[in-house]
Amino acid sequence: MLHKFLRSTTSSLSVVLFFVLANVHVSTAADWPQFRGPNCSGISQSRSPLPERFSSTENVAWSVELGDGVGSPVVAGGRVFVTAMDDERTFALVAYDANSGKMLWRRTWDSGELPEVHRTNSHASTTPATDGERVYAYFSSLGMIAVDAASGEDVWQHRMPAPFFVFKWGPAMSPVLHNDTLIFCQDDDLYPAIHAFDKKTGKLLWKDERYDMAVNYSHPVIYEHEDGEEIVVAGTGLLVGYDLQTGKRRWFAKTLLRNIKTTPVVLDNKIYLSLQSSGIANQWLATADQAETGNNDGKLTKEEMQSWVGDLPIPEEFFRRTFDRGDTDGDGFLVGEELDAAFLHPNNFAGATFDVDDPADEYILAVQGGGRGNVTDSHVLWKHRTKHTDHIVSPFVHDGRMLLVKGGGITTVFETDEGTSLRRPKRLPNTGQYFASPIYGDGKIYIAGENGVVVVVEDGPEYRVLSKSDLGESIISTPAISDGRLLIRTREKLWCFTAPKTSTTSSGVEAEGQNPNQAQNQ
Ligand SMILES: [Ca+2]
Ligand SMILES: [Ca+2]
Repeated sequence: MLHKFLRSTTSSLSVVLFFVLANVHVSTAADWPQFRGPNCSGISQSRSPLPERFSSTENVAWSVELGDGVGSPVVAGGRVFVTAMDDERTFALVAYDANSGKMLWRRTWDSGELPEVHRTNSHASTTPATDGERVYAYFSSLGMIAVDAASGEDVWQHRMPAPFFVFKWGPAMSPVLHNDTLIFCQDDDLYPAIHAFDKKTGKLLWKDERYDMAVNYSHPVIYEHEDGEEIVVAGTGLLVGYDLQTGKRRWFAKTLLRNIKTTPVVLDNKIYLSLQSSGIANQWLATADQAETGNNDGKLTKEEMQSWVGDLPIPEEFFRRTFDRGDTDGDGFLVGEELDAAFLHPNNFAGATFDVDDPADEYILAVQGGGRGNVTDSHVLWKHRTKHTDHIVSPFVHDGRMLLVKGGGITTVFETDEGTSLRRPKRLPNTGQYFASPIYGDGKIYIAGENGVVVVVEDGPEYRVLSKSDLGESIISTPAISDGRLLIRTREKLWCFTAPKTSTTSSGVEAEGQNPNQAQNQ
């Protein structure tokens, strides 16, 4: 079985070896420990067959009512963990038996008063991380919480200042694990920072304040090389490589855009990104001054900003770091270049200036890690402007190809050596919006649309469409794969789907009714 699985390309072999090594201390190969699985790659190592079709009545192993949420499920040691809102001010973290869907424990916490967030988001936006021993979850007003995976009992809590998002996008970041370190990066409008905790005790090992960042939603990924391990984070203007041990910025590539909401993928010692940003310095002018609450005079005041934001008081600290920095003549108005100075950090002038008409931009790129200092000229392997990235959906990289999915269901494919396009854009049989990133297992790629339709495509150069399944409820969160289970969190429910049972011979090879795609990975 293993021989056949490894028969394919060198890159597949590297992927397998990388994850085997990476998971020695974390969990078993079949687990899905965090947002988008092992190293946020979307790639499951489980070789069990996965369902090609599924619906509310087809191939359902179990399903449960959860309550509102957009965080993904995670799986370790036969347990599934997921977050939800019990009501408007109660956070919940729930554990289920992966086999039966039986609830094992349920923890709830009073959230206190929560600010308004964008309707696509939820206050239960976090994906837990788990090593099978403990479950780690971030909630905006509580900070980081660790509980026992078997019992749900408290292990530790690290309080953090509640984040502030002036555009009401709301928190959506999740912790990730690497060996004994729990890593959490959140670039909000007030306290942008990356934290590293000792996962056993909750002790803060280090923290890097990221005041040179605007708001980003990109998860940290691990890059391993001869000289050690790095945490790589995509953010405003900069891709940064952090020393895992010290939290020092070892290198940066000044090559990204203003607001980064996709997560990089590390494969074969390279870091692949796709990103799109429309961010500009004068976004405030375009909204607050020109909104119904503004006076449309081409100047921005603090009062207009507050009126536009509404009931949520803008913290004085936010004004101090932005408006006051930009208002160089101190007249209480931001005009022209003052807007750039207010909403772009002086050391990281990323994105278009106030006078650009069309500030949107998008790229795919590949970067080599392991550098020192400014590696913009030395380590960016290739970078191409495209018209086909999404601002939220992360790239799917596997077998030397990068697959992009964007709103409208448009897919594009690039080879990963030079970033050359391999074919013209094609439309999936599901138009509409996409928030979830593609995930992979058993030769299939699962692409979940916001409208609840999941398209399954074959992981081959043609990306042949295998099926289209409709769950009938909004899907924002990236699904999960573990040991033959496909777990999909819709807005209110958690579904677990499995492949139809097939008879097996004594050698373990599937007999009747076998799916050729499944057989490839036996
Ligand atoms: Ca005005
Ligand atoms: Ca001024």
